[in-house]
Amino acid sequence: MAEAIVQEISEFLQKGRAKNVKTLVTQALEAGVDAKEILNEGLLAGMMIIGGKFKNNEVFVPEVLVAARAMNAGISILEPKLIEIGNEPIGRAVIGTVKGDLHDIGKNLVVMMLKGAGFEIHDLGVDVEPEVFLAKAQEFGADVICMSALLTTTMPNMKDLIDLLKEKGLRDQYIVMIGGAPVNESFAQEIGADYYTPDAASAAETAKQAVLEKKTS
Ligand code: B1M
Repeated sequence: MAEAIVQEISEFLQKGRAKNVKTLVTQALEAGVDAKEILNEGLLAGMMIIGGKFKNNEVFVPEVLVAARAMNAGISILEPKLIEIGNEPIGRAVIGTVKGDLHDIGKNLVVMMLKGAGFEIHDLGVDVEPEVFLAKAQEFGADVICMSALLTTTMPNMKDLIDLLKEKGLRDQYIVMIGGAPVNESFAQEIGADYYTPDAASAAETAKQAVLEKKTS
C-alpha cells in the first residue's frame, strides 16, 4: 500500500499535477505512511527523475517548473509532520539561495529541518546578495548563516559573503554553512565556510551541534 501510493506521488509529480500530489500526500499521511518516506521515495524520487530527463533534453524548463510546483505543493502538506518545534529556539539562522540562483526546493527543505531542530529561521528567499545576508544576519541576531546554490555559476557567490564578513571583521561572529547539489566539502574548505552538508537533515543536525558547541565554548 505505502509503496504504491508513494510511487503514484512520484508519477503525478513528474507530470506536474500539483492538485493530485496534494491529495495523494494527504491520503498517504492519513493511511499512516511515514512523512520521510513520502518525501524521499515519492517527492524527491520524482524530482530526481525529472532532473535526469532535463539533463538529457527529454523535458524542458516548463515541465521542470510545474514539477517543482507540484513538489512544493506536496511539501506544504508534509511540513507540519516534519516539524516539531520546542518552546525556546536553540538558535537563530538566516538562510537563502545565493545571488543569481532561483532554485529553492532544497533550501526550503533545509528551512523545514532547521525549524524541526528548534531554530528560529529567517528565510531570505532566492537570489540573495551577500550584503543582504549580512544585513539580515545582523538585524535578526543570527548565530548561523546558511547559503544554498544549485548552479556551478552561482557557487562562487558563496565566497563573496565570506569575504565580506572578513572585510568587516565579522567572520568569527557567524557559523557559515553551505550546501546544494554542486557544492562539496573541498569547495567549502576552499572558500572558508565552516560546514558543508549534503542534505537537509544533516544540515539541521550540524547546525544544532555547532550552535551548542559555540554557546558552551
Ligand atoms: Co534548474 N538546473 N535551472 N531549474 N534544476 C539544475 C540545478 C541542473 C543540475 C539541471 C541539469 O542540467 N541536470 C542545472 C545546473 C547545471 C549546473 O550548474 N551544473 C540547472 C540549470 C542549468 C537551470 C537553468 C540555467 C536552466 C535554463 O534556464 N536554461 C535555470 C537557472 C535559473 C536560475 O536559477 N537563475 C534553471 C531553472 C530551474 C527551474 C526554475 C525550472 C526549477 C527550479 C524551481 C525551484 O527551485 N523553485 C529547476 C529545477 C527544479 C532543477 C532540478 C531539476 C531539480 C533541483 C531540485 O529542486 N532538486 C535540477 C536538477 C537536479 O538537481 N537533479 C536543476 C531537489 C532538491 C531537494 O535538491 O536543491 O539539491 P537540492 O537540495 C538538496 C541538497 O543539495 C541539500 O539538501 C537537499 C536535500 O535534502 N541542500 C543543502 C540544498 N541546499 C542546501 C544548503 C545547506 C545544506 C544542504 O546548507 C546551508
